[in-house]
Amino acid sequence: MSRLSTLAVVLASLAAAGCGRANAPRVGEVGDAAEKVYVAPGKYDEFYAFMSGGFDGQVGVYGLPSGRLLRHVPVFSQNPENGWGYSEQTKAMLTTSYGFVPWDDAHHPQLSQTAGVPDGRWLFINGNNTPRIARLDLSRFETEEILEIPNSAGNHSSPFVTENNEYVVGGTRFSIPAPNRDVSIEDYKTAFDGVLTFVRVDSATGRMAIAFQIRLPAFDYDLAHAGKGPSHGWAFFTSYNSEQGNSKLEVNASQNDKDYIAAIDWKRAEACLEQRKATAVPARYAHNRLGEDGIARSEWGDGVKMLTPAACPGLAYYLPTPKSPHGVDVDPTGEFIVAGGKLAALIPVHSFSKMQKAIAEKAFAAEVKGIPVLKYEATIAGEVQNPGLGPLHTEFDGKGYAYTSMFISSEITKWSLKDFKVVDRVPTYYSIGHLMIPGGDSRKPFGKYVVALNKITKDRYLPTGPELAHSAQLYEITGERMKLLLDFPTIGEPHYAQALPAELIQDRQLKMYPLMENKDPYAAKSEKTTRVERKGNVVHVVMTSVRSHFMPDKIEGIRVGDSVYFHVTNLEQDWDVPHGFAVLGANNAELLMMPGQTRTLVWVPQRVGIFPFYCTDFCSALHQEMQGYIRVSPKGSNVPLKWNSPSYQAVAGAGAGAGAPGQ
Ligand code: RUQ
Ligand code: CUA
Repeated sequence: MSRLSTLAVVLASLAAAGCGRANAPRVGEVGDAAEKVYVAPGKYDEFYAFMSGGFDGQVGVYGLPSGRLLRHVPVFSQNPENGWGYSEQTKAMLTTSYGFVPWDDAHHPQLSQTAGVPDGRWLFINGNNTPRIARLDLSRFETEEILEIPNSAGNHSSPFVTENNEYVVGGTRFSIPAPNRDVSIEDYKTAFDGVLTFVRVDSATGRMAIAFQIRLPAFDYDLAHAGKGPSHGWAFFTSYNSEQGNSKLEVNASQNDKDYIAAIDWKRAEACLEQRKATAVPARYAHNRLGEDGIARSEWGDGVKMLTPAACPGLAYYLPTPKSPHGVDVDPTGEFIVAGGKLAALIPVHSFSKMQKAIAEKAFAAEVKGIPVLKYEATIAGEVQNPGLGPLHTEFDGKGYAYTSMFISSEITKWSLKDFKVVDRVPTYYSIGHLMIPGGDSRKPFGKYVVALNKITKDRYLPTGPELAHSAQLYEITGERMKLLLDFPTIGEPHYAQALPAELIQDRQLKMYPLMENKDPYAAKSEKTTRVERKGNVVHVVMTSVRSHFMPDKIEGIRVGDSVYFHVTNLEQDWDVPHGFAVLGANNAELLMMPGQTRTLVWVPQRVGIFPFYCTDFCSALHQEMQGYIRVSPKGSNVPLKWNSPSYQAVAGAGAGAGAPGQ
């Protein structure tokens, strides 16, 4: 069969897998499913699951086993619900060298690790489209830092962590010239680069910094995972398009029987850096961080240290891997490197110890731009035969089994790491992408469940027009056979997910920001310090919110075209009492202020009139009373600036004001 017709068969079977297959639930196996996923009212779930939102750019936090959505944490996309990326304090989080980029495509959440096990401190996630890596603080469920990745386009093979977060990695899916410049696309093979990035993580603060980059041949670097145990010190990146096609990749990048896994010895990289083998490449990139005052600021990087395999022998090796590999996953012992092959009908498993031996013995089949290509037979530990079609990703249960998602045949295949024999297969509904076992890519998986993250749901839920819910499915994996327990829809398109036992983070949650430690320059820590100040056509309204009023709640003397900054401090010092703030006609979003926090909204009134503002978060029995008015007068008007304060009364006359501030 020609390659094209093989492809056609594969794609036809994909269509067949979509709907109407005869995969009835296993009789007798689902009877107790309800009991197993039922989390009684008032009870907590056992696991937190962090799912990427895919093209919604955010992170969804779910409880397992219930599948209940607990939070939607904004990361790369503006979120009007709480003003993320709209408020003055958070706008800078979305700064890039391309300007303000209020959206991204987030694929892979990665929990920080200590000794190769999720530790519950941070969650990293990649932005694909405008290459970035974000770090969330799991004591606040808030994005604290976003680092742009230069010399990259499509930061897909990211942000996989090493055993102690020495590094989070990135790899460019789309090769581009590095540094980027005006060249012909026809010069792909000579002018384009496939750049990998290693980002240092400060172990105390989590703060990220680009340590170095590696210039590799222009392939598409798709996924990654770091080594562990004996393979700690290495990172593995899959690549496809070793054909180096620059158009019609569907066909042109499916020619070679094998593409590569790039095995990177990052300790060797560190040695080469020390020996000054890296070259300085100019690169402008943004590094955004929420400061201690809760305000995001951008710093600018102006260059990177670039290593090349030719200048640093031993840095990189290629492991030939069948059929456009996608996922690459390292088992808990660190010995096995499992690849997915989107168009493959087997699962190749490389051995780390064999790879070491092959390197020592120079069992090279070829060399690509100074990178030795190891012989397939020299590194392969085995192939899992007949696992289904289209293996993508593998997770592990820590009990000697691997679970691989099969996109084309729409199933999860469980196989043994002892003999690479398939022991169980279970259908997914439908077209599974990633799958996730709590801690399933770590040294000590927590096990218990595998979650399928599915691309297509067709007949699984009530239909909702042309766009249907994406979906997760929860399977129990404590017995010999996998049992489907639950379907639950998800926000966005969950690509990857990670989960950990709730007890690792639930008791470390911040309940409020201490008001007295609020360092925002426009914080008002009591109603006495509230004020309205004009500087030219900029007006600062320094205000407070507390159940159930704003201070001030009436303001006059604002003019059309003014830039009005509402700095609203939430005076509450009580858990779970945010206040909201919204103004009629604001071309912006609302603000949501957590207890003790200040948030700032800019409003430029375009017309005269009376503009109400109000609290959006139902905070008390008198929430509906939590409102105020602003009078907007024409440009150049001489209506004096006044608000409810003694000055307001002096100007407006007795009886017109609300009286002196209450505190
Ligand atoms: S992936 S297409 Cu993680 Cu399989 Cu993004
Ligand atoms: Cu404050 Cu509603």
